[in-house]
Amino acid sequence: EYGPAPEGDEQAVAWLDSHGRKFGSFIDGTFTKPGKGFATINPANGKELAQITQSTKADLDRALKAARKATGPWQALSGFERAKYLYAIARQVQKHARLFAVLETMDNGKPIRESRDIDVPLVARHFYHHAGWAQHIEREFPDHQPYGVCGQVIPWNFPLLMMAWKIAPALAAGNTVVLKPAEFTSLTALLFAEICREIDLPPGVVNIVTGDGEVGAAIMDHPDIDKVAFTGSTGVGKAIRKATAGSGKGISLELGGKSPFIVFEDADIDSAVEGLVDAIWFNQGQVCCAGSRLLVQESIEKRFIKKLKARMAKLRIGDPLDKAIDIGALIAPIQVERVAELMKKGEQEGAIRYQPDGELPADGCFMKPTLFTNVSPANTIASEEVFGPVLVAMSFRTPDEAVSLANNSLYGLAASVWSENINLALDIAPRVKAGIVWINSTNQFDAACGFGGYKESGFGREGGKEGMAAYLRPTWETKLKALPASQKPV
Ligand code: TXE
Repeated sequence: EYGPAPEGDEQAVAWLDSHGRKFGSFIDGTFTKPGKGFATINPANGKELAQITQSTKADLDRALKAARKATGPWQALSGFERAKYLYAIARQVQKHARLFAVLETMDNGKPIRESRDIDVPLVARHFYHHAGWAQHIEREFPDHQPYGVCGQVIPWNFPLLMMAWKIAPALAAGNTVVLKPAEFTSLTALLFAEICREIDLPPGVVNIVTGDGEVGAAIMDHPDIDKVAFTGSTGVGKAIRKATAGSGKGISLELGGKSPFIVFEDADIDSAVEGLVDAIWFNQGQVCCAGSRLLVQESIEKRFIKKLKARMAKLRIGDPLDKAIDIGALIAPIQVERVAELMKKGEQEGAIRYQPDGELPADGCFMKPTLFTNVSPANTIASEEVFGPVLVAMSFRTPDEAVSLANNSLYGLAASVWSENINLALDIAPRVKAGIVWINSTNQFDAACGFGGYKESGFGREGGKEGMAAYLRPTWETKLKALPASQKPV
């Protein structure tokens, strides 16, 4: 169904053409006239897909005004009524699944197998799940209320899915949103905006403002926002936390990671190798919870690395629209440079690089799957998030050593433990400081399960009950605010 189509795909091209390949923002239920902006590029061939508008301060003010105006009627609906909209969105995402998947792959460079089988189905699932929450909200959270207007900024690695993670719980809880997609990947957010119109979502409930980090910073700083949510780099996350400190805004941050992938000597080695391929080369390694640090027990290290290298040599790199491809393109030349720079540093610090033979496609942001051995935990390549197809391997002798190596990180987003001894695995899992620990598996995501980090990986959870709670505040906070100063607790 999704055969090779290097120049794109008829349906996706027709959709881009129907907009004249120029997009404005989506504010108060309509698309604004496209303004000055920047090109969005297909990273697999370097070709321009469309022009995206850099939103102005006036655009943002208008979006926030629309979102504010919409809060009253949106919150006046019962949870059951809001659920109907969320179900309608989910169904519409499924109806347009093919277009969403192809467009996502063209704009982001990820293999179509991933956008088709993982990203888009998870997006639909997220809206279905949160439609369920909307129906139970009054019963499950009787002493809570929505924040009001949420400002949300998302990254480019899972453009649609991160948007769903932000918008679905916010809407279910009764908030309205102003969301900015990443500048590299605005297209599927704009297609999503069309869906909001198709299902007659009240204007102002969802606003999509396009632009770069400047627009992102303006959203986070804007005084007329009640809660901010951000997924992206740790540096920007820290800046947002500082900028919003003392503002009274609610805040959720989902930031970087350097997740350990721990393989014990009694693991099913073939399964662990397959798991590792998924952990680190899924989405070219541009995944916040990527299993980028292999910790393998010394007794099996040689055998494991040999099998891993053999498997790496079989990974197919190329046109992401080809459904037989395992590894697509990185997001942009700048990301290729960042990753290459870190690899160079790795070699300078004494690590040994392995990459399978073979030519990369001539155009586009392609990189080979890469493994570094002879790595020490203090090396840059072992401690910094690479956000590319790069794995570092280290070994351990005892379970205690595995735990201390795993926790030797500023991050704590995810971890994966491989052992056929379930007692050992269950002993290790809670000792690893990570928001999620997978046993004999990896990259298991579900809307019902809270996702988020320890330490510099951020705070707050997305998904599950905790994720819903993050878009609500206890009513006593409001009552407290309304008290005259003399009655406020000191
Ligand atoms: O991220 P940015 P970049 C990491 C990863 C990658 C590095 C750089 O290591 O190599 O970050 O990527 C918006 N205020 N991750 O530069 O800048 C920006 O427009 C508010 C990991 O692309 O954080 C985009 O929408 N917003 C991460 C979003 O933030 C700002 C995913 C993310 O971009 C802003 C992405 C500002 N001051 C990158 N500056 C993960 N862990 O999932 C930029 N933005």
